[in-house]
Amino acid sequence: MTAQLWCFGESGNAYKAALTMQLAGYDWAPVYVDFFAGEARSPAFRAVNEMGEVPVFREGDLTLTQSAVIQLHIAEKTGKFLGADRNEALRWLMFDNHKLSGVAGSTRFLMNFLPEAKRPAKVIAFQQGRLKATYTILNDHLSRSEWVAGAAPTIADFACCGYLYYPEPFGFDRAEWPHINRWLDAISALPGWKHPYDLMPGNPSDRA
Ligand SMILES: N[C@@H](CCC(=O)N[C@@H](CS)C(=O)NCC(=O)O)C(=O)O
Repeated sequence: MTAQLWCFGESGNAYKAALTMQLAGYDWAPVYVDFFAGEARSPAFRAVNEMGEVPVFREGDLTLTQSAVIQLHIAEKTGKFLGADRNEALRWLMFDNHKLSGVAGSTRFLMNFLPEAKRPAKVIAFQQGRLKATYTILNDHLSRSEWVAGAAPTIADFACCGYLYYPEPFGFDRAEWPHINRWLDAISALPGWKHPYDLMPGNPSDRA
């Protein structure tokens, strides 16, 4: 049975789930959510996910939301990408959701997808300060470890990289973070890897 993933290309949170399935060789297909037309706030979408968020995973009568839950489900079901220490992978998933993707996603939104006149410069500066501290932690960690949670790629890698391949500026420059840069190259060299805009439907150019 082909699993469905409600997603759109600009969503780094959806990318984490899509990339996990893609690299695990999971049978899945995207269901496009027109986020920029407000679909995530529609009653029809709220019936799918009361939280009004993408991604949503559905397979038969199983529906899961929250990228980390979907990633964990795929890892446990396929036996791939959980790593030797489940708690270590979960520790970095939580860190990512709170300090990395949770902040990078909204910063990128404010800087790129909000009309220019509405972009709150002080909020953006505050968020970028928080992100810099987070990139420092990740970069230092990756100076000591090849992958985020141990000696092999895990769902923790596919979570932490969620926003870091996007071209839209949000204050992240790979050249400033050599260990993150090395690690992003290693993830994109994994067999089957795809960029978010090649893995999921929807691209800023659709609205140009
Ligand atoms: N912690 C959630 C975050 C999901 C999330 O914020 N998704 C965004 C798209 S990237 C969304 O659908 N937002 C809808 C909204 O805030 O109205 C996860 O990891 O799945």
